[in-house]
Amino acid sequence: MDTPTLARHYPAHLARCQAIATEALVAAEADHLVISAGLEHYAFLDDQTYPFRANPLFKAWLPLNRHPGCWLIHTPGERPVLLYHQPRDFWHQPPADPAGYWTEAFDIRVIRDPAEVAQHLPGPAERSVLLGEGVEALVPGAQVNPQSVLHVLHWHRAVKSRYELACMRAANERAAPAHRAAREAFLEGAPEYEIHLAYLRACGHTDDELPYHSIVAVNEHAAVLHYQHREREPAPRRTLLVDAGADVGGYASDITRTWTAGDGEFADLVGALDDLQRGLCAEVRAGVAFGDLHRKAHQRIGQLLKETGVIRLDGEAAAAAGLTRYFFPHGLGHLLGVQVHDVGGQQADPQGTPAPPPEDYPKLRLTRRLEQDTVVTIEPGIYFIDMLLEELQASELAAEVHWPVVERLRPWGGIRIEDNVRADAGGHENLTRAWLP
Ligand SMILES: [Mn+2]
Repeated sequence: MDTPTLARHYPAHLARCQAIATEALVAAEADHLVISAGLEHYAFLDDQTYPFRANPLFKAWLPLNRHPGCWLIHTPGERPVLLYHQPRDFWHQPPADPAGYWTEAFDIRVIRDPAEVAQHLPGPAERSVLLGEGVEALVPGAQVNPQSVLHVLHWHRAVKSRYELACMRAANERAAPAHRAAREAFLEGAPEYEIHLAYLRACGHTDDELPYHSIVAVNEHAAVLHYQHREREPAPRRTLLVDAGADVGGYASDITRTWTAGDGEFADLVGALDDLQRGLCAEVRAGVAFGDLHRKAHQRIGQLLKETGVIRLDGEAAAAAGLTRYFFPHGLGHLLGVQVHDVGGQQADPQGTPAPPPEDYPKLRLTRRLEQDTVVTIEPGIYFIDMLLEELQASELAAEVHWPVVERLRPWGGIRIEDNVRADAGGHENLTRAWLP
């Protein structure tokens, strides 16, 4: 990670967080915003906690995502307060003293228990907004997670500061060698479990530090959109689909590559979808309605399926008839940031007016028009999913499909190619291809 770059851009990022927080307080008619870093969760009847996931509203401010029990307090016009949780706990390693480029911007106060937040409120609880999970009892009388505040914060998350963009470029840089290592392990005959370990080793993450549960899918498993297992037994090598990212400063990359062992019809289809995906990335720019790009993706995937001999209809007709949805059942992409599926994609404005997905594409997570420095994923796919193919076979569209071709391609599972792309007024920046061509 290029720390001087992050240090240089951090003050402007923090100023933007403060401006947005002030706008949110106006919406809630309150004076203080109090954001929990998150609390540990214990498993039922157990003394073991679940892996900690920081409150995204907290880690959007500063790079602390392994710090349960901390708090941020924002009061317009004042230096932000960080309540830094350092429990006196000899059973665990308490967090080290705060250090780094961000520390000088905060009034940092050490607390031993998250409940101490009540003693640090700058004003009456009734004038405070609390953001977090399971925090109601800690500040009685405060507004907790009011929608008016969440709408404002979620809306602005789509547009990234220079600091955030630096984190996201670095998160792509970190994941790229891991994708290459996964491919090498696959080509050497490793099973999914070993491929996953190769990925972790190459990016230096533990499982818990990944921004999301990696998808490591060999052969038919590539047809399971969110395949969650790791097969221990080696399989004959056909396809590897890896959907996995890395974390820098709490920001995620979200990258998918599909590799094949050897040439042939399916490898050609992978290459053609890769070209198609690059074409879609090239159309990302400020002002584009993401829903329009999603529709284009369906038409082009339809045309590719026709050229491959899978279907009889032309691209536009296949998309209009709903035929492409059987092969590409998810959205073209989503917002990306401190959460891998970042929030606010179906909002029309900071007030929270809903912008629901179109009726024919209910899975589309992002319906907004892209702005300068919005970061999205572009992830078209083509899959041979047993359940959907059964439905297709029973539908009136069955006659538009060349079933012998489907049967031939089915053992390869599916393809997804996913990059992280920034919208710009004059074009786009591909954060992923810079490191992983
Ligand atoms: Mn994605």
